[in-house]
Amino acid sequence: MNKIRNIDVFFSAQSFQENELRNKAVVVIDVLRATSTIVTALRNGAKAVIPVGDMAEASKIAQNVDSDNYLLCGEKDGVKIEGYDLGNSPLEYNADVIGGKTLIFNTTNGTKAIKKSLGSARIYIASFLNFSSVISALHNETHDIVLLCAGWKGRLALEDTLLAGMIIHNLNGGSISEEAPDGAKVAFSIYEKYGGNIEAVVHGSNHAARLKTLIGDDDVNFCCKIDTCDLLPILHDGIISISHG
Ligand code: 3SL
Repeated sequence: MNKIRNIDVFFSAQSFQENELRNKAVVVIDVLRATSTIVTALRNGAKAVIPVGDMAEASKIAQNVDSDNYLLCGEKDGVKIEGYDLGNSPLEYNADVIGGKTLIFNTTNGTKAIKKSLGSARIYIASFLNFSSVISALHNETHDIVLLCAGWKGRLALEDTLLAGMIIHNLNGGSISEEAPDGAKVAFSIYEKYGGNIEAVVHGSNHAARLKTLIGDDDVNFCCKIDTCDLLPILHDGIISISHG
């Protein structure tokens, strides 16, 4: 019998105060697309990812590093930022482009959620792509867990909530206690309702519709595959890299 874990879920980067994450293990989720892109970049050989909160922070870092070893990456409202090396499509992050490079990464919601977690005890980066690696780490986690969905500009994102519910379902052996926080109950219920049909539900989400208008279906198809990577990105001292522990 799995131990029932103390897990809460926050539904956007704007829906909490930083001090609520103190002493927590935070799992940042942005299925479309920031955390899926981070996982893919590290899988394809990026050395590390530096998440930033805005363009000014990204430019400041970029001006002080050797441009041979760093790439400036990210999007605003889904579109690659002018002057950046790469946007936020995981399909751009191929080994020949990003191998050995450190990525300065700036996105609309995902990197803001990561930055807002900096005062927590631990930060994991989760997506459907690395689901089982996240679950293995959380089984050994000693802190209370917060699943932090990046959402979209303060709103809930169905695809993030679905993955949060899938994590709770898996960690808690398919059940949830009466005492669980409301956020955990909501995410768990979403997974119970839609978990049998993840690809269709992600494709039907508001953010998938936004992306399809901009760039078509390919990124959404890519981001809703489960367990295509067995790696766990974690954040230490402001830098995301692969956990070897
Ligand atoms: O909000 C984010 O961080 C992005 O992942 C959004 S988008 O998929 O690039 O539009």
